[in-house]
Amino acid sequence: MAEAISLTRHILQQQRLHAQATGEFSAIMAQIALAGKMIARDLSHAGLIDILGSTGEVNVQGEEVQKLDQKANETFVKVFEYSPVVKTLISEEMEEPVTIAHAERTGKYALFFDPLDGSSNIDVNAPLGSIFSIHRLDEREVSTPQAALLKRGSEQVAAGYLLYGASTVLVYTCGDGVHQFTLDPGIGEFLLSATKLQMPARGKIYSTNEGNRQKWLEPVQRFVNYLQETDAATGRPYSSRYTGCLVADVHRILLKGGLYLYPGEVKKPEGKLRLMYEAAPLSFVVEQAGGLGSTGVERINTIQPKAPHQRVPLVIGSRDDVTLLEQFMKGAV
Ligand code: AFP
Repeated sequence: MAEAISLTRHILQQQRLHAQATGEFSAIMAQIALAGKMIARDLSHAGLIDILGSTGEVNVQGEEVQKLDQKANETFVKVFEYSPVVKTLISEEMEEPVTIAHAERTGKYALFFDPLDGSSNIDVNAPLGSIFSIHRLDEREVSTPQAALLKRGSEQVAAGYLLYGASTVLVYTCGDGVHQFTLDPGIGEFLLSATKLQMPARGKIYSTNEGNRQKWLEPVQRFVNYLQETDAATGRPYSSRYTGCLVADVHRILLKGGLYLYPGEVKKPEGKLRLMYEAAPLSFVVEQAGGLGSTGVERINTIQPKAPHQRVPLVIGSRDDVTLLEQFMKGAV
């Protein structure tokens, strides 16, 4: 059995290899791992305590807030409330950014996160995730953190996700490859389970909500029809897999290849998913593994954000598959 390498040890090793990976970054990752363990614990016995169902409230996205959405958000805020390193928290569940009082003068980082992705899966024990994106505030921005909130995905210091499935995994990149850790509940540690992940240039799986087909733009409808045609030479038809949890679908694609698409619609061209704490961090991870994150027209991580909760269409996965969708969108196919 391979030597057990904990997340902490892995990050310390990374620090020695990369001068820019400071001890502060290690502290942030340790807190994210702690939040992940706490959320995994809450999910593991959600059916036994009164934590399922809706709070009856609606979030900034106009979506009904589940009790576990709120608890997961509170968990992230709690593990960072005494952090001297993270100055600003931006969450899908909080309309306004939260400034960490203890980091008022010392904080150099902003943390963007979706505390619980896949909320429709909560009551049916299906996969869920948390997504995080870390931006560094430069001196100028420390005094005006609002300006730092609108940075391009290409400026992320690190990004990744937690997937609460049959096992709990933490996947992250800080620009030097994609690394996966699996939680060993027996010792409460995330142990390295894969490093420098690379995805196939093409896959055989596509992931989308086919129930929205009638609302898609015509090139997207043609593209999915193309994937469903039979052609052995191009490995078609692709198989369809869709869990209702972006993290779970992207994780499958990261390991097996293929693509996930939540495109814009005729009446909602901006799509459903959020740029800063869903599309951008997952695109950073996927591109570090050789894939591509796109709106179908442009790379996700070149977009200049206009607002922290901005939505974008998302097509993400194997480079050749995403590029082919972009060709359909251009009318080249
Ligand atoms: P919820 O967290 O509101 O369930 O949304 C999950 C999500 O953002 C993403 O995880 C899924 O892939 C997608 O939305 C599911 O959306 P549809 O239910 O419209 O297919």
